[in-house]
Amino acid sequence: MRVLKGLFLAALALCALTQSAMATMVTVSFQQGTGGYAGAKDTYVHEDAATTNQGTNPKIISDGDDDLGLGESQAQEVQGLIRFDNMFISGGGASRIGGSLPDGATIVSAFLKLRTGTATGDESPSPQIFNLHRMIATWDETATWNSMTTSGVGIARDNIEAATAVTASATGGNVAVLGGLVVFDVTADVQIWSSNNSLSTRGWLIHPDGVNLGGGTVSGQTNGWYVDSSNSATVANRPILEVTYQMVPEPSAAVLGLIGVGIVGMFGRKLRRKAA
Ligand SMILES: [Ca+2]
Ligand SMILES: [Ca+2]
Repeated sequence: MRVLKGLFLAALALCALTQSAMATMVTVSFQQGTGGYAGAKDTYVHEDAATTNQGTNPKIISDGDDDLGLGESQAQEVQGLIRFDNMFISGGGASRIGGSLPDGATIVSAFLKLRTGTATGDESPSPQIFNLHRMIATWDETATWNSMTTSGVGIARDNIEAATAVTASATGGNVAVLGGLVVFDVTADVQIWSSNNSLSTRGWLIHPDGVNLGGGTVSGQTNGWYVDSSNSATVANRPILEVTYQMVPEPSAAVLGLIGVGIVGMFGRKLRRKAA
């Protein structure tokens, strides 16, 4: 009997191992106008053009100081915003490349890919640094500097409007190259959204490093970074979100059958012992 029990457990373990080895990786990607996807939203808010909306601008800008030629002594900040709606099945599950992304999926990796513009001055050489912060407050492409009022005008990194923690940073490299592709690792944020779909339509703030809301004198971070938005005429240059998740298959009929046989067998033995 002991031998049989051992054999049964070994078979069960083998089935479980085979099952977990069968867990497959699936990669899906989101880019406005590719594969039918139309859920991308992006814009920027400008301290020195505080009521101007940039929802359809072909560029997203992040800049520590852009005084629009007005020569103010205070830094005039520009903040980028980007998000991808309908990522998850329960959020609408819009068309995308590579199949659907289930709510609650285990995110293996997620990368946000932004392309530096190709016009003179779109690039931003080192030591300029640009940081992604996960957005917490809701916003839309109609946003302006003056409309983002959850924590005063502009976008605050106060864990109320945007997360204080930096998700990922970029400097030099392709930030400094016209048309260069800049990749941010956003795995942890997409996992947060996978676990709670209602938060998945917030996206990220693109913030110039070392710049605080409310002015301050003009600092070293004054060279802006211009990236192609989802309104760019060149579809291939639009932002991309690429997500790889792990799909664990349902237990097979064979495994379920073995578990069932095991339970019945053990139960039966207990009953027989009691009867004896
Ligand atoms: Ca836009
Ligand atoms: Ca605000």
